Amino acid sequence: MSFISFLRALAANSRVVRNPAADKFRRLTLVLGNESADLDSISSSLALAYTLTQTTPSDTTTIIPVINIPRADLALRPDCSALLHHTLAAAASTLSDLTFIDDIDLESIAKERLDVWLVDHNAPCSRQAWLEPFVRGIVDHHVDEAKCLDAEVREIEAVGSCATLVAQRVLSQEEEEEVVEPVLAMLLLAPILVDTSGLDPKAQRATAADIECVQRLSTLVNWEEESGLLGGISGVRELYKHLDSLKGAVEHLSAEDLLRKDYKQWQVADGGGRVWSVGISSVGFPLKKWIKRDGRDAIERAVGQWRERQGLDMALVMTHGKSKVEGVKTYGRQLLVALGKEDDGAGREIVERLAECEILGLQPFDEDNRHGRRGGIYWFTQCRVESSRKQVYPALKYVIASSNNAFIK
Ligand SMILES: [Mn+2]
Repeated sequence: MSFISFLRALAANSRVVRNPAADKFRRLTLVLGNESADLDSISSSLALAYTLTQTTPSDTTTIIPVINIPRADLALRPDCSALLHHTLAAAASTLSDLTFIDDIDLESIAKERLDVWLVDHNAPCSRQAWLEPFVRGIVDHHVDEAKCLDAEVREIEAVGSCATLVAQRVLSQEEEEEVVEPVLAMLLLAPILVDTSGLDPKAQRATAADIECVQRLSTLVNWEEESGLLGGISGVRELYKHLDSLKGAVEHLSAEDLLRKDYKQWQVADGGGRVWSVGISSVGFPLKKWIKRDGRDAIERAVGQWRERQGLDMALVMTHGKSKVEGVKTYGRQLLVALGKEDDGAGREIVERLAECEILGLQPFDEDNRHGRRGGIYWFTQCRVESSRKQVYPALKYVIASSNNAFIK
């Protein structure tokens, strides 16, 4: 089946999953991206679902890529909607043919018919933890959380973009056939560029595998034909710049939209058996600029409200981007940690130990925060700018899991 035919079939397949009772003899395979639903997750779930259709009999199984955010939240991700429009247009399909997590009632799907592939994550997110026994395959580039150990495929490799792993599958699958269709090559190329900062060696994100995939995919894109659809783009550099500027335009978003745009949540048990609910927002807006726009008090209120609304014991906010340091535009990262007012000291100890993690290199953000928190929130500068949530979450998880909470009587 060609990728274009796969896209054309999405509408009919979406109907099957929206009304699973209608066709109760088929198996359903959901290819689920992660709950932050960035470009990597969205592209990878579409392309991986396509590769699975090549090896699965279509008369018995419906394979459906699922975007793991509510449909309305796509509007917060202009880079993703641009690429999706572009991809779907090639098959005269539209966004309504795609399946978002709020289009389906997961729990109503008969469990004996359900198979799940996780892409761009390797453990179901906390709301979907019950899916674990149905996970048959994993393709991901995060630290292995050692879940779903019975899955038949557990391909977890620390490359820059999950789309690289999916692209390797596509490229090897299509080797004997003609060539990878240009629109599929573009779908895979785009997230690899975004995730590796356009292969910039200074960003230390691209691995040899990412670089090789970019080289191969870029020769498969039909730049002349594709350019009209993505704003006159003629090559890899321009494509990266265009997507990066779409992704980076966040100044107009409310504080709450900034916090929910790229968000993940987990449950982590500490050494004393207490389960911590933690969430990490990644915000592509440097803290200095955000403070200048909203002021500290408003940021504190927004983060505090966000923590309460999500029911978190600890809300982390990773801000990042370029701002002026001594007159020079410099890429930097900052970290906010919000604890509940009711924290009994255990949360504070976790933050203090997090502040000692070498991989983060946390320093007080400024004099206001020299002696701990301000307004219920700890403010840090993260000196290790190469550490993203892929490093921050494992560090936090380690600190929580290894704390024994012994001082709680
Ligand atoms: Mn990813």
